[in-house]
Amino acid sequence: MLHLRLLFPLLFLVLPVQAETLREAAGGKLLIGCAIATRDLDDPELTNLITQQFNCITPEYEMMPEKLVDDHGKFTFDTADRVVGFAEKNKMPVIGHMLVWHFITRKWLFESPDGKPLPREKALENLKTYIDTVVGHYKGRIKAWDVVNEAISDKDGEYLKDTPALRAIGPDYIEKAFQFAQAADPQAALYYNDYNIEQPGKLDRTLKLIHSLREKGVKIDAVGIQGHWLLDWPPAGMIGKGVEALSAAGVKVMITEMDIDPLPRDSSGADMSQSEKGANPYPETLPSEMQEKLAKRYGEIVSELVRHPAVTMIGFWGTHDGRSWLNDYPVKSRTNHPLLFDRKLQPKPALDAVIKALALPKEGRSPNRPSP
Ligand code: 9MR
Repeated sequence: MLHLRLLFPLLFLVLPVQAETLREAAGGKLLIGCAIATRDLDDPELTNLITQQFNCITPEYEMMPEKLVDDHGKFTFDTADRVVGFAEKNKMPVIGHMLVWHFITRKWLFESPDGKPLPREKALENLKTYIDTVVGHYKGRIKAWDVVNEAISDKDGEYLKDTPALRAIGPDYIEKAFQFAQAADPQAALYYNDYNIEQPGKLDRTLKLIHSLREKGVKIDAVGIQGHWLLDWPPAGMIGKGVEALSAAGVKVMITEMDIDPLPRDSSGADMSQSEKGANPYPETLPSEMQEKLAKRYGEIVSELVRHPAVTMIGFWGTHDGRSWLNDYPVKSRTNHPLLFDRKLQPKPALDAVIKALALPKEGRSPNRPSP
């Protein structure tokens, strides 16, 4: 393409030229994010891909409670600092993922050594100490925090997941976490992050949480729809309706962890307590007919997302297929192909579909670069 631009510059002045990267196609109207880990930073070909295609970074797990603090309350920020340093060097905003998640945490935060819930006041003290230390360490550098991750129950009839924080503090642990985060860095955007919240049932429970927080004057700027979707579920229209409902509740919407699983499995989302036995149909490469199905699905969903001005970021959960968590979930050790680049960092047809969708008109958006 570049040589054509050199040979026929006039031609490219009059013909619409398709953007060549995700961030070019987004045109400053949407952040295009990806999850990365420190091990990615040792691969110059991968770091080039990251800086060319994306303009927002989420540490995949370097900022999880289990990684930042040990069993004795000692904090270590080295690996997280390396990811943040890379992002700052490349002028990419960082999303702090996450402050509270029951799946990856330290027991001492909310439980006594015998596994019983700590007294409420002690648990609140620990939560505040944790948030003060982490958010304080990155004050002014991290623009948005995933304050609480995956607290809403997947079960109809149950509001919140039964977690150590809930058992020790009570349902207001979410509100307290947001209040502690705001006090630690008043400039940072604060959001709630979860999977399947674009779908009826869990969407209603999430709206209940947003309204509850906002009615109490708690600062919640956005909701992160993780976006761990399947080839055939949920429908793009359902995602759009979910975005509209969340936006109407007064928050921005980010797609924080998008991937589309082309392999057979039972349900969408990321319930880490679930595992399945399943086939490993494409151990080498994804066949062309599946590549086309994946591209079509990505194109449909991103075309829908771009229609909603409330969507400020579309983030992908990983950079290339070899780095996807879906190589081990929900079926252990199988070869998956859910992202836009293959294991050799080559673009898949899905990349072109997403670039085309991102380049669609984006009415009703602020002329300013969006913040998370
Ligand atoms: O992709 C992440 C994987 O490498 C980690 O082992 C796992 C547990 O730390 O977390 C994965 O990412 C999760 C994210 O942090 C929250 N939403 C669901 C993601 C997939 O489990």
